[in-house]
Amino acid sequence: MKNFKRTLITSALPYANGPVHIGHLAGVYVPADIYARYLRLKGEEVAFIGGSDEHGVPITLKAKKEGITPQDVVDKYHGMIKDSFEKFGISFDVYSRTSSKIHHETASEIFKTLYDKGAFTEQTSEQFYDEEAKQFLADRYITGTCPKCNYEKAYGDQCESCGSTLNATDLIDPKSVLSGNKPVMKETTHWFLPLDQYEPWLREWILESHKEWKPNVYGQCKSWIDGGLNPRAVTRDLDWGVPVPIPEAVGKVLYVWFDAPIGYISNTKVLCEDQPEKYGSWEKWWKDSETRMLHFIGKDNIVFHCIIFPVILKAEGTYNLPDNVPANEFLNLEGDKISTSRNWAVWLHEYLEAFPGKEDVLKYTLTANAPETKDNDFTWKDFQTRNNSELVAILGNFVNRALILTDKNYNGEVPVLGELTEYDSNALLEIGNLKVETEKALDTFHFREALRLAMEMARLGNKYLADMEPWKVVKTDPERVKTILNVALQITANLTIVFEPFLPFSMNKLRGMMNLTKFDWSELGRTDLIGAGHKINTPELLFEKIEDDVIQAQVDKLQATKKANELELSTAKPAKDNIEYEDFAKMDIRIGTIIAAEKVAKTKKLLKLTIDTGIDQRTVVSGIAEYFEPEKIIGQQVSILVNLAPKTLKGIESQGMILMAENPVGSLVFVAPVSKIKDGSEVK
Ligand code: B3M
Ligand code: ZN
Repeated sequence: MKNFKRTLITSALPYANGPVHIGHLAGVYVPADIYARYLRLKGEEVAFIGGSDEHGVPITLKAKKEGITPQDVVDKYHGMIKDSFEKFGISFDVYSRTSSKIHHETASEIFKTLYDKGAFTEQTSEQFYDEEAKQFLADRYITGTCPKCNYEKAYGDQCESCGSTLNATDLIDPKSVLSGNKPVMKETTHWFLPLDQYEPWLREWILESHKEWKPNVYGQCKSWIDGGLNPRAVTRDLDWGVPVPIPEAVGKVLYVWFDAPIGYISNTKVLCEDQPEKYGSWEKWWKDSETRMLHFIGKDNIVFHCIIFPVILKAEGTYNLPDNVPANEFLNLEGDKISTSRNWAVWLHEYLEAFPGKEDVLKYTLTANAPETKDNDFTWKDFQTRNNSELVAILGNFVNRALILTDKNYNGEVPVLGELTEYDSNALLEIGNLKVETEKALDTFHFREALRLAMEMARLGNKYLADMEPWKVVKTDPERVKTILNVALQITANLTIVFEPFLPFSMNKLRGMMNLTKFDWSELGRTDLIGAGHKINTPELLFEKIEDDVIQAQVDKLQATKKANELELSTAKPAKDNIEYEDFAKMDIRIGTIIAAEKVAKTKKLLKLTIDTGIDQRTVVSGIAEYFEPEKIIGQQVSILVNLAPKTLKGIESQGMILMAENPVGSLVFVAPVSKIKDGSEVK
């Protein structure tokens, strides 16, 4: 590893086209935040850069759908995202945005430098074009029928029903989302980054010199490089983005993946302009060889951060390259891929409403179960267990007992340490060992493991108290209890350090209860962190139990989403075989009115209905009890097949059948006239 004086930490810039969810936190922001907090605690010089990615097609589409401008879209979501991050305590030194003037200037400048150096190639090709809207169409601007599953609303790049990746030209019956017309093919010119020319350099720089990168990152880079790199277009025909700063490209913008990573540079400029005394010049962070740069991202962004952006920086020539890109895999939710469009997510703003004050609990769960080496699953059940069995039962329980015993027995004053038993010494020694291991894990971006080791320290404390039983010893040997509690409080003080990168809100609270200020990381492992006589404050619970009903409510909410999605994606059954009119005419269908309704005893599904058919009043047993309350359907007009042969159900003779419309996932509605008509009217 090279010697460095400071670390620039970047975290992927989320698209400002929707709020952020737990997948974002788990994959990128929690690990980046843990690392930034850890380095700061070690007294290192850090700049932690965040911001919103405000360009790209999804934003323009969202604007169109909502009838507002792309700027309105990004203003709304940038604000929301920033707010969620703040509330979760993601400790960015700056959180800016790519629609800013400084970003447009920075991205333009870099494009221009590369252009002037002849770093791009120019290519003309045919693209889909909407003649009415006079616009080239990005893949997302084209919909049509999926060639694989026949879903009618597939996009030019993907089918949301069967999940296939598509080319716009694969779609059956393609339509422009702008005009609804069939698009035509038209020539357009774009500027390309010739990645193929950088292949030898990339091999050397990544495959030879960065063997230490995480296997998932290294492996993906290797397979891209081995698969052969192709030139990548860095311009687009779109009217939202950074305009391409050359006269031949009027009306075109930079490809969002060209400008977005440059956002890290622009946002560093914002930081250094705002706080020059603290952060110095932006060049120091980007061009000084003693600065090390880390990109925290999700796995879908690897190629952009390990190949494309480095090629841009390399071609420019004066910037540092990343030292490491600790990318994570994906977090799934209750067994399914998180999806914004299907609303299959736990949104941070909704979590904050449902679980106020429990930001750390979510961060804890996401780290304990982080998708570091493979995709992982978030379940509400696991969230509850992590909270109740780990945070409450181990960490909270230990700390609480140590503080309450001190409060009760010594009026909140840390008792003096007497002679140590071997058991005491071993416990204290173990803290030092755990420090070394935790540090090793943090230094190599193994945050799950680091958190597990921190929890080991709490477990150690918990076990220490359980074994020493000070609540019993106090009756026989009060002097000994002083030593036990002193040891327990030293462990507690160490916990405020080791958990600080992971549970910053809770550790702040704990320090408050212990009347302590923040320690440096270097003090972790010390067994004399608090002196005898130090007065602690009145203890409160550090974590509280989460009950089953609270978890069930979240599970139910997801179930409802799932139902709604199935409905949205389900397609109608194909028609049955043809029949003759005579077959249909055999059925005598009338309009009637429900005049009485009651549940059929000992069944779940059946209602006994009395129906005025205009001809007579008759009883019909109908399987609709799961969908309708009997009291609510009295007076409802219905269509009833009156000449169906009677049948006895649960001892009741059913004389006919009422007609119901059933959607593909089984919800029922009455088939009834749209305006009231005399009972007995024929349906034909
Ligand atoms: N906005 C994609 C994403 O959120 C993209 C990241 C940009 S990082 C420079 O996954
Ligand atoms: Zn499909």
